[in-house]
Amino acid sequence: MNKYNALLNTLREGIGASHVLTEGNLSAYEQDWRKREHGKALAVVRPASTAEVALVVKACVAAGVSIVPQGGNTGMVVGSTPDASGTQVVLSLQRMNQVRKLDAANLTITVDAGCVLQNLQETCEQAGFLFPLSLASEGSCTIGGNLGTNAGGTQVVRYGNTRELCLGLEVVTAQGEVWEGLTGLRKDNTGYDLRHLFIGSEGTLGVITAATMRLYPLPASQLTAFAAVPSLEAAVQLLGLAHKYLSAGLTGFEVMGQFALSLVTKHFPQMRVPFAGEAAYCVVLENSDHESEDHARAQFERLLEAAMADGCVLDAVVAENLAQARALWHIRESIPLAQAQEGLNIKHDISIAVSRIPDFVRETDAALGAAFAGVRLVNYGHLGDGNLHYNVQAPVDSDAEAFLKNQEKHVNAVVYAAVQRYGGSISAEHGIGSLKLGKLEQHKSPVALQLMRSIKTAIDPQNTMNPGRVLRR
Ligand code: FAD
Ligand code: S2G
Ligand code: ZN
Repeated sequence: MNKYNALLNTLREGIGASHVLTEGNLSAYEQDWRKREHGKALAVVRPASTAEVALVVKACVAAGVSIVPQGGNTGMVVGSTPDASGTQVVLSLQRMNQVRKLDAANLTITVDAGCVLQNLQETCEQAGFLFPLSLASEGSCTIGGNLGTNAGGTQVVRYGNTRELCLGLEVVTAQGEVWEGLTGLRKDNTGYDLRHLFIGSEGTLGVITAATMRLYPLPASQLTAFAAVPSLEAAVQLLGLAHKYLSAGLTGFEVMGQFALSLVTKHFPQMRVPFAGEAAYCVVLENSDHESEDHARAQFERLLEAAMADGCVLDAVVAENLAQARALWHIRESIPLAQAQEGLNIKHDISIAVSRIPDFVRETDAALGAAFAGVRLVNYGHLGDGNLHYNVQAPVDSDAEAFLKNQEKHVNAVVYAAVQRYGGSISAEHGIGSLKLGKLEQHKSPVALQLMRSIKTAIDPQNTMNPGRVLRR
């Protein structure tokens, strides 16, 4: 019996044959969300507990078979699906999706890694707390994946990335040992802070099986405004005024280019987009207030009056109720979906100092327009924290697949060279995965790369965990 069949038998005995999937359509686990790659797994295994995860890892290590940890499989950089070899085990955390403990006095919640983000948000809200991580994929992505990618989303401007929200982890190591680090302590200076090694490691150092996350009190009100602005400079100016007038109340600040919004109106015609086609950019911003809705509304009015007097806002609406607020945010969150409907596209998830973003966009728009006739620029994202989704759609009526295949590396070269000149990052929140493999060599110093390789070799010497992601071996 070859080593693979022996491993499958061990896994079936260990976690139950019905949770070791080898037959049928496994595309949901084998194809990435962007439909860029469709791998082939030796098996998709779905352990129900940390002990079962440890059993799976130990069995794979013994068999010399590598593992791809997977949460909701919504990642953007082809990091959670198997390669085409048919020799990797996809370890899905789907069945480990329970809330373990909410500690109100400590303002923490401990959850299984496979807990879906939206379920966690709702559990916290029902208990009177806010878990302030929000992404358009929250209906499917998991806390384990959010930690694996150090996800950002629309509230980073106030609460930071997933990293800042995590106080402790439980991890099954690349040797199948369990590191119990679910302390929930805000202070603990006892050696290296191991949690920060695993956060953002994209499944290449170990399997996160649970996490203790920070909670915040629910604000008295969360008001949303949608503003038309004449330029990206004006959007940056509005951001400065929002910090001044709203201070810690500013919990979301997203910019949307006119073409990005036109894709939403094209693919979701039922959606009413305020100021559609009237301004170069729109901004959706949120004011969370612990006093009262009236206080929040008055603050917004003062801000928007000042912004209109400064000329950086042409027009604006403030949601009257939760339904209207959700509808405005739904416009922003529909942009990646509209892009997917428009066709395969080239994504750049970049971060640059907010002050330099207008010049970067002006210069790079011109460079792309000159080099690639007819390309369409879908520019939108988390301006509040300097993270743009500076995406490129193929020319109208062209073969998007061919464009991607033939032009992506050239388009990337233009954009990433500009990002480098502007002192930015080529991956603000989505990570490296396999899609950007090899890009680190051009954008990280040899010292940084050597340190990363030393960590990977020390923690996963057998390269069991998600090989071919983040670092080339
Ligand atoms: P997966 O895609 O399953 O995995 C992602 C990575 O984490 C892989 O490398 C995987 O190996 C690793 N991983 C997964 N689970 C574990 C675990 N338990 N232990 C160790 N490693 C693990 N991302 C943002 O940051 N901000 C956004 O605003 C945002 N918006 C999005 C909008 C849409 C419509 C979509 C489709 C995606 C968006 N994303 C965004 C990308 C994606 O949702 C995030 O990267 C998310 O954190 C991935 O979570 P997941 O559970 O789907 O992880
Ligand atoms: C978002 C999704 C990815 C993209 O919606 O904020 O992270 O560029 C993005 O479409
Ligand atoms: Zn994003």
